[in-house]
Parts: sequence; C-alpha cells; structure tokens
Amino acid sequence: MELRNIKWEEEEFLKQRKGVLESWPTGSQVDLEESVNYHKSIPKNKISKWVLKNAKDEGKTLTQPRAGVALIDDQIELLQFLEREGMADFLPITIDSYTRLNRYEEAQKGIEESNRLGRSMLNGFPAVNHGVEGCRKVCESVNVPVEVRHGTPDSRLLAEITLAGGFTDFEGGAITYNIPYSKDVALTTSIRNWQYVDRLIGYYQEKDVPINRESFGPLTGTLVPPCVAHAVSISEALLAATQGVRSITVGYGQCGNLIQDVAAIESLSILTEEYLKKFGFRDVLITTVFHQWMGGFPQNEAEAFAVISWGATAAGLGGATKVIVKTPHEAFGIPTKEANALGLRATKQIINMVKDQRLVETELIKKEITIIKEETKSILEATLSLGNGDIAIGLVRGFEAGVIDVPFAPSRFTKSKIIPVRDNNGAVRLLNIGNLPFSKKLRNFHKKKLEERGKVENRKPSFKMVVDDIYAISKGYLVGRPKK
Ligand code: 8ZB
Repeated sequence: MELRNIKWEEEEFLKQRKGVLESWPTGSQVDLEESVNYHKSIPKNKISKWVLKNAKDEGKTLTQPRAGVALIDDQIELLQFLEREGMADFLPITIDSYTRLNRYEEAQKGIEESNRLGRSMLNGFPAVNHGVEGCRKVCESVNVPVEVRHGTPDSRLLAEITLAGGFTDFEGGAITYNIPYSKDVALTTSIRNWQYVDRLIGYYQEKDVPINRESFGPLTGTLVPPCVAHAVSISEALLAATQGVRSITVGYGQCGNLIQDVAAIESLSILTEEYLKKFGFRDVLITTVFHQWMGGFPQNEAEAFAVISWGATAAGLGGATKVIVKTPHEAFGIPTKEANALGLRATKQIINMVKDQRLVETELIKKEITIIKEETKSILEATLSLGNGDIAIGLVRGFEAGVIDVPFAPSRFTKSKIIPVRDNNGAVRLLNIGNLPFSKKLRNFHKKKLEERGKVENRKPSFKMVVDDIYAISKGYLVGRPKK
C-alpha cells in the first residue's frame, strides 16, 4: 500500500488485523465487538477523554506518574498506592523494554523470573504477555483513567491488547516513538504502523468508544526547542485525526525558562487547534501535556524536588491539561513507589498554589508566543509543501531534507543537524539551525540571542556551551556558565 495520509478502508484494516493478532498467542483473545461492549461499561470518571475534557473546561492541571512492573498483582498494588498516597489524577502502565521491541519471548522469561524471585525483573508491565484479562484486572483496580505509556515503533499488537483490555488512552506516535528510540526503523514503516493504531482507535470511536491519543512531545529529552516539539506533535495530531481519532493530547517537555515554557504550552494548543481546523477537523478534543524536565537530574533529593517543583510551576502557570511527574529518584533509575508518590504530592501542592495565577497576558510571554508560532509554522508549511499537502509524505521527505529535524536523535531517518543551546536567560535557542526553513528574521533572532550570552560569558557560542547546558541542571544550574 502506498503511503498517504488518508483514512484506511475498513476492509484493508481488517485484513491487516488478522496478521497482527496471529503474531502472538494472546492476540486471539481480542474480540473487537466484545471490547466495544466492555468499554461501554466503563464509568465516565475512568475514561480519559471525559476526565481531560473536564480538566480543560475547569482550567485544571491533572497529575500523572510513570509506573510499570512485571507482574499483575504488583502493578495493581503500585497503581493503588499512587492513587491513594500520591493523589494521582491519572495513572499509567509503563511498558517494559522487551515489549517495546516486540520481543515477547524475552518478556515471558522476565515474568517467570519475577515470579520466581518475588520482585520485578522487567522495567515495565509486559501487557501483551499478560493479555486482555490481565489488563482488565489492572484497569478495574483503580478509580481514575489509566494510560498505556511506552516507546514502541510498532505497537499494533500492544494497542490491540491494551485497548481490548480497557485502557482508554494510548501514548506515542510515528515520529515521537521512532526518531528518539530507534536507529533503523524507517519513517514510512512507523507511519504505517501508527496509522494502524490510529485506525483501530478510529474504529472504536465509530462505535462511540472514545480513546485518547497522546504524542510524546519531549522527543530526545535533550534541549528540544518548542518549535520542534510542536511541529512534530501537530503532525502526529493530523495523522491521528485522519484515521478517526477524536481526542488528542499534544505534548511538550520542559525547557526550564519559565517564560518560554508558559509560551510553549499556550502556543501548542493554539497551533494544534488552528491546524486541525485547517484540515477540516472541528470535532476533536485537544488537550495538552507538559513533561517535567526530561534531562539529567541532580542526585540530591532536595535538589531533585526543586527541579520537580519548577516543572510543576510552569505546567500550572501555562495551563497544561496534564503534567507528567518526575521523582526524587530520577538520577538513579526507576523510582520506588514511595518516591513516586512524593513527586506527585510536591507537584500537586504547586499546581494548587499557582492555579489562580495567570501569566499569559505578560508582554514577554506574548513575544515568545509570536516567535514559537512563526518557527513552528515555517517548519510545518515546508513539511506539508514537500508532501504536496499530504502530511505523511511530507514527514518522510521533510525529515530527509532536514526541514523538520530533531536534535541528538539516534535515528538514521532524521538529519539531526540542528544544535540547541540556551540563551542568556536560559531559553532554548538554536546554535545551528541546520536546514530548518527559518526566515532571515528568525535566524537573526537566534543569532542575536546567542551573541548576548556569548558577551556575558566572554566566549563564543560553541559546542562546549551546548555540553555545559546539557549537564547544567544536574549540577544545580539552568545555564551552563564557564567556571570562574
Ligand atoms: C522516556 C521516559 C523516561 C522516564 C521513567 C524513567 C524516566 C521508565 C519506568 C519509569 C517508573 C517504570 N521510567 N520506566 N518510571 N516506572 N517502570 O521514564 O525513570 O524518568
């Protein structure tokens, strides 16, 4: 089938389904009609779309952790703890690495080892192996929506099983779960595989079962400027809406400068609305998710809490619908449930304190919104134009040409020519604009901002500065200044 951004015919979709479901034994447990009926019995307070809609209408920011372990009963205990002690508004199952790579045999060994040793020997929940009933048990054990969070370029079977398993929200996308995670997966392949996932959700939607889709805005988590995250998230929103998805969360990872972060969330929702309308999608619920700092964390727990709280501040002041929370164990790996709950509680305290404050009308933020909008539009327009208006084709050609680009990506299918660095206020700008189709005015803006910093530090902006910035937060600062 030729790659194009059009809704898959039902017949084509059902034909491919057979192969997907036959690729692992638990696939045979999926019965779409039965799953649709199952979803109709889920109460509204556990359906992602309705919980997100309420939060958006009421201007609330919901909290959500990451959490995944190998065994069903342990996953239930973990989620119940995070709901009760962490007061999480939203829960996840974080999927293990073997499942993300479709290596279900090794996931099975991990389950058996975990059973034998009495502790989790996987770094997440192997949902495909646990099957439909295992997933339903997890969803039924809590009182808030549970989202599938992973990092899987080919998540067709994972989507089949988890959606039949009662989850109402599915993270990822053709770009955000490929470019930062894989070296050799072609974009044409990941776009097709994610069209399948979106088409499956479109199928549920046609039967009045709303499933939310969320893009993974942080990408490589390393100084990704807002325009890059936005262009990618909006592209994934267009791909999803085309297949019939009607509830979409677009994402962004904290950069660290408050003005830029607040402007990023605000501009992300405005631009997504604008582009979906432009392509004729008027009935899609659009919400935003803000990720607390995705780069290196300080080891000291008090310092880690400070980073967490700063992220919570930006999420709250920016009016994000949801915030993904880090923990004081971030520098060391997967957190204990107690540490996870503490990150949630610290975040909620801040969210509650800033919820009645609004910053968006501030001049500096307005200016930053204008910049982000111009940058994002220039990337999206060039990408669309390379696809002659088709975003799927445009993405393949655009990444090849570098007019849309992700910094520090392992993928062979992106140029990764752009190099970000902080300006003198800590906002993320571009040291190397690569092939991004920026106007002269935008280029000068970045140049001027970096010259400003260079002058203060008495050095030329260079890769040394970039490296200093990458480590700065873990060492206690935002901007990586030279040692005096
Ligand atoms: C790309 C996302 C990385 C973040 C966290 C890492 C890091 C990964 C789990 C998890 C709780 C898990 N993460 N796996 N957190 N439980 N099974 O995702 O610590 O912050």
